[in-house]
Amino acid sequence: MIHLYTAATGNGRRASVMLEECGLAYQAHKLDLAKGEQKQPEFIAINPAGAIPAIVDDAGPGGQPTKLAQSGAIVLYLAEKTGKFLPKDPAKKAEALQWFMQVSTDVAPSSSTIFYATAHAPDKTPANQAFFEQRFLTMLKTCDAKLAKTPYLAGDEVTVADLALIPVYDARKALIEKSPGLENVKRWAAAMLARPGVQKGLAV
Ligand SMILES: N[C@@H](CCC(=O)N[C@@H](CS)C(=O)NCC(=O)O)C(=O)O
Repeated sequence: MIHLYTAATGNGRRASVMLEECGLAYQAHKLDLAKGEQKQPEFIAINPAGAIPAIVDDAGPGGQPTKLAQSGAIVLYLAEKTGKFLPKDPAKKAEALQWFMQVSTDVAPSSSTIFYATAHAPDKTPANQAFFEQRFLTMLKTCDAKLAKTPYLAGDEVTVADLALIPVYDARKALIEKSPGLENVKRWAAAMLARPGVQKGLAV
């Protein structure tokens, strides 16, 4: 059994979407971030960074229990565990990893900055918020240009890159839908959101 420690956020849903798409049995443990449950000693013992998502895989490598945090690391771990969503062909695998990193280290963090600019930053001026929204949309345009050429980010098949991006899309749907362009991202999202595993993972 895999235990998923999560909350209703883009990073949390990246892990639950991957678990669902891989067809793995798991138990979701929801943490109340507003109450600081992610900073309690029981959870710090699982992820010293005190942030969701994290998993404990009772049947990890060597049959040993394995703790893992960071949504990107969880996605890659599950891809390797199941042999799904990471191509075996080295060139295709490299392309999938490039787009996985594009999404995980560029697009997703720029989405997070919108949250900080609107919820936590001392300066919540509309100009500041618009700056971070624009920055996110610019990052997404790189994905849009790639999706103009291939159905999915790394080619003809769904890979870890697509599964890492769909929770970000879902969280920023309203902004993306009212923004001109991004037609390829919107077409891609419709296909991704039609997948039962994505739907179940986003509902966690
Ligand atoms: N890079 C990490 C980010 C994890 C993260 O920031 N988690 C947020 C929720 S999306 C969290 O737990 N925030 C509460 C806190 O840091 O106290 C990942 O991808 O997993």
